[in-house]
Amino acid sequence: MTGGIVLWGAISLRALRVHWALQELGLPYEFRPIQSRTGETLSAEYTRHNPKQKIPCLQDGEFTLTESPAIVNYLFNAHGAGKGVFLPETAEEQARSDEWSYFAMMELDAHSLYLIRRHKFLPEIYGEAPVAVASAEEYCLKQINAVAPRVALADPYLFGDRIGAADILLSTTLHFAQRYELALPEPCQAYMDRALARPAYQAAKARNEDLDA
Ligand SMILES: N[C@@H](CCC(=O)N[C@@H](CS)C(=O)NCC(=O)O)C(=O)O
Repeated sequence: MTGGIVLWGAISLRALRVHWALQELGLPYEFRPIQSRTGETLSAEYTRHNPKQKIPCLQDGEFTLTESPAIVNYLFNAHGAGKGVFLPETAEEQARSDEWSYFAMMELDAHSLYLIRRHKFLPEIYGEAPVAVASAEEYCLKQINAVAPRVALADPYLFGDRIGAADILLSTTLHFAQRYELALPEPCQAYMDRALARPAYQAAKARNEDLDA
């Protein structure tokens, strides 16, 4: 540990959120490309950093942090000043950013998409559960459609012309939904496409997939 930033986690949509925040903020970082379901997260060294044995995990000097939404928000708050990104300045702006972030993480990622991932795309590990998958798909689409009119107001991002932490969390989660074969309403598709076209996202995607790092 050199005192700089170290990111653990590769080939993972949740690690990709953190790569994106780091690229967006122009922060140099060491990359430890460990993957889920390879046994790499179970090593004694990694378990000392993250006892949950999941990726991603960030070290910033002596500070260690897990949970992708917490890491993205931390990076913006700790390193975002003067970088041209959106940082909430009022309690209302912070609350609105939190509202989007928790919506993406709870209603979409945790409640429905992770269930679809486990039981539709990894049944050999987690078992088949077709009724639960169908219910999760319906639930996820209902939630996405409910926010589509508000997403349509994003111009081009949730808080205007500067990208914020909530944009990274929402757009990557909409991308999960698309990857898991859910048809996004047009405003959500257009918003996601705009966000993912950013050079920082493209650089993050390449780094997330670079196992030789
Ligand atoms: N809530 C966590 C979830 C992390 C997570 O589930 N990571 C997956 C990879 S995307 C993982 O490490 N899976 C390995 C496992 O479940 O053993 C976050 O957002 O960081």
